[in-house]
Amino acid sequence: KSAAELTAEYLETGTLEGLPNGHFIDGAFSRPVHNRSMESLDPGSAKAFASFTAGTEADVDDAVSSARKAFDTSWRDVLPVERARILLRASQLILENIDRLAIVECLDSGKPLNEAMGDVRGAARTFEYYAGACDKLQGDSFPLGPDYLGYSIHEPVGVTAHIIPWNFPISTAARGFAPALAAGCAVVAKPAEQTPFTALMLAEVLSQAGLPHGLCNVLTGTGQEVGAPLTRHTGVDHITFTGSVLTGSTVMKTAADDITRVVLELGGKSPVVVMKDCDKDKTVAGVLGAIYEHAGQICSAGSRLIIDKAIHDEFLEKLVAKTKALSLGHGLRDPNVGPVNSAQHLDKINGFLDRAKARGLNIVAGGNVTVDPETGAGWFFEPTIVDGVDQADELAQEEVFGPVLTVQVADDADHAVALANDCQYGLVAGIFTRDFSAAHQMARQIDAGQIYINEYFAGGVEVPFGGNKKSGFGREKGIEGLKSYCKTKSVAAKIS
Ligand code: TXE
Repeated sequence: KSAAELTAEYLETGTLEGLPNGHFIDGAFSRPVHNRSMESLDPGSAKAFASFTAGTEADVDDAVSSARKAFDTSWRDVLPVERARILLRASQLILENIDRLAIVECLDSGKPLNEAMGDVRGAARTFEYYAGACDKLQGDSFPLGPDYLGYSIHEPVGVTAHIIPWNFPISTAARGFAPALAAGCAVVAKPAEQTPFTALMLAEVLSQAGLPHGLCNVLTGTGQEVGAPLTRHTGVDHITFTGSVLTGSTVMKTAADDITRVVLELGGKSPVVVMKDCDKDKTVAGVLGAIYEHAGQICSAGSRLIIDKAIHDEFLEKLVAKTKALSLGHGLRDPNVGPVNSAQHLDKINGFLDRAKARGLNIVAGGNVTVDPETGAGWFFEPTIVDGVDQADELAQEEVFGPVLTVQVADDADHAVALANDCQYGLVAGIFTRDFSAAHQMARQIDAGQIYINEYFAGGVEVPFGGNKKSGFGREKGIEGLKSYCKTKSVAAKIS
C-alpha cells in the first residue's frame, strides 16, 4: 500500500493492519515465554494505535542462544561477498517498503512523515554502505624481517546487543545491525518501548533478503525487563547502547562485570556558533533545522546558539520570526514540527521552561505546552527560544531534548569556543562563517566528536559519529563503526 492509502487506513480505523506481532527470534515472529503486551501510543493524537509484546528475561535467553547458535554454525564462515549480497538486497527491500516503514515510524515516534521517509532512506543507504565494506575488511602485515611473517585479521566480536532509543528507531537499528552483520556478528536488539515496530520490520526484511535464521533477533519490552537482562547476559560479547547518560552509565557498569565491550552514544547539548560574516539567511535556516527537526529530540540537536555580538539583534529578529511561523501538527500531515514522544517527556520539557520562567529568563518565542491545532490533541511543545541565558544556567547545561534553543553572545571566536566547550557534553558542534580558516581553527578547538561547517547535520553514513565527555565513547558509522564489531587478531610466525 502507498503512504496515502496507509494514512487513509489509519485515519479511518485508528490502527494499521499487519503490524509485527511478537518478538523476532530465529528468523520468525515468535510468541513470548510469558504472554504479556503493552500499548504503543501515537504522540500526535495521544491515543493507543497498536499493542506489542512485553518480553522478559526468558525471551532474552531464547534470542541470545539463537544468535549464538547462528554465529557459531552459519555466519562467520560465509564468504564476505555473500554477506554483501544479503545486505544489498536488504537495502533494496527497505526502499521497496519505504511507505509502510515511514508511516509506522511516523506513528510510533511522532516525527513528520518527510523526516521519517528520510530516516528510512538513510537506513537503506546504511545497508548499502556496509554491503560494500564486507569484502574490504583488510588486515595489515608487519615488517618483522626475513625470518618471520606477521599479519593481522579482523574477526567478528560475536553476539552483539543493541539497545535502541525512541527518537531514531529505524536509523539507530540500521546503523548497528548493518556493520555488525557486515563484520560477521549475530545481532540481538531491543528497541525502545515507545517505538517497537520498525526494528522488528527491519529484522523481517533482513530475513526476506536471505539472512540465515538467528542472525538478527529483536525483542520488545521495557528497559528493566528486557534491556537490563540483555546487557548482563554472559552470551553477549558487545553492547551498543544509545540513550540517556544515566542508563548508559548503568549499562557500562553491568558490562564491566563480564568485561563486555561497549559503545555508548549518549546525550548532547551541542553548540551552534554563528559568526558575523556568515550568510545570514542560510544560517537562520541551518539553525532552525538544527533545533526543530524532530522537535529537538535528537542527541545531536543544535540547542545552544552562540552568536557574535555584532549580529545578535538582527539575527535573532529573523530567527524569532521564522520560528513563530513554523507549523505544528500530526506527523502524517507533514508539519514543520511534530509532537514530542510521550506525555512524560512533554512534562520534562515543560519543567525546564517552568523553572526558566520562575527565574525570569527572557523567552522570545514559544515556551508553552500546546496541542495539534487541527484536532486539539497530542503532546506538543511550542518551538522556543530563550535569549541571554547565563552559561551556568541549567538551560545552557542540561539536555532538554525538545524544541528549545538557548541564545548566548560571544565577543569573538575565542570566546565562542570557550562557551562551546564549557559543557559536560561533547557530541557535535555547528559553525557558520564565510571565513574558512577560522572555521577549521574552531573545528580543532571545539571538543566534540563531529563538527558541521555551514550545514548542520552535514555528512552521512560515511562519517564516524559519536561523542566525547559525557556524550559517550566509541564511534558508529563509517569504517570506524565497522571496526567496533571486529576484534583484531595478530599472527607472528617464524618462517626460516
Ligand atoms: O532513556 P533511556 P529515556 C536522553 C534524553 C531523554 C532522556 C531519557 O535526554 O529525555 O535520555 O530518555 C533502554 N538496561 N536520550 O528514558 O532510559 C530503554 O528501554 C538496558 C538521548 O527514553 O536511556 C530504551 O530502549 N536498557 C538519546 C533505551 O534504553 C535500558 C535518545 C533508552 O532509554 C535500561 C533517548 C537498562 N537498565 C534519550 N533502562 C540519544 N542519545 O539520542 C532503559 N533501557
